[in-house]
Amino acid sequence: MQVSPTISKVLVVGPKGSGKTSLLCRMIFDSVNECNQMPGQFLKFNFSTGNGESVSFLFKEVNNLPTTEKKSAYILTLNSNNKADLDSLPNILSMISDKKVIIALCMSDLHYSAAFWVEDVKKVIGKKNIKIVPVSSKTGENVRQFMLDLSDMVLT
Ligand SMILES: Nc1nc2c(ncn2[C@@H]2O[C@H](COP(=O)(O)OP(=O)(O)OP(=O)(O)O)[C@@H](O)[C@H]2O)c(=O)[nH]1
Ligand SMILES: [Mg+2]
Repeated sequence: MQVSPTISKVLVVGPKGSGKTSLLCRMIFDSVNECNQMPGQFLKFNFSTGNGESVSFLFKEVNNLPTTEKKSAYILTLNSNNKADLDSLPNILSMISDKKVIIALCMSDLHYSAAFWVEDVKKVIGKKNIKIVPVSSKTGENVRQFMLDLSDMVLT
């Protein structure tokens, strides 16, 4: 029997320059060369988890919060090399906390110069059950794992 994939609208939010467009570009094209041609509309991407499940994602970058845009979940990007992104986290969470959210800790290729890391984010989010995944859109490091965690979140 053919099972149609789950369709999930996911908004990509985060501080200015935190890596939203680059992550989208890496997830969809497995490259960052097309970033400057990314449209501001929903981008469709079918993802297979490898164990028989698939998700049809509709991604959109959103630069202003709060938003009235319909969504089922958020990706929140933080630039791990910019301390100000960590400081802005409580305010961002207060504007999206009614929805499922996963945090992409971006620029993990620059881990050596990071201003904060996973444990620091955990301290800020407290008891909230939010997954934090270090990723590099530049190298692609951990991006498949991020997609798997994202799929897991929207499927449950
Ligand atoms: N080294 C490194 N640089 C990155 C990575 N991801 C993004 N960048 C760079 O960080 C800058 C900002 O990335 P964007 O993807 O444009 O961030 P954004 O959140 O879409 O930015 P705005 O749309 O302006 O808010 C760009 O110069 C990217 O090339 C990464 O994983 N590693
Ligand atoms: Mg952008």
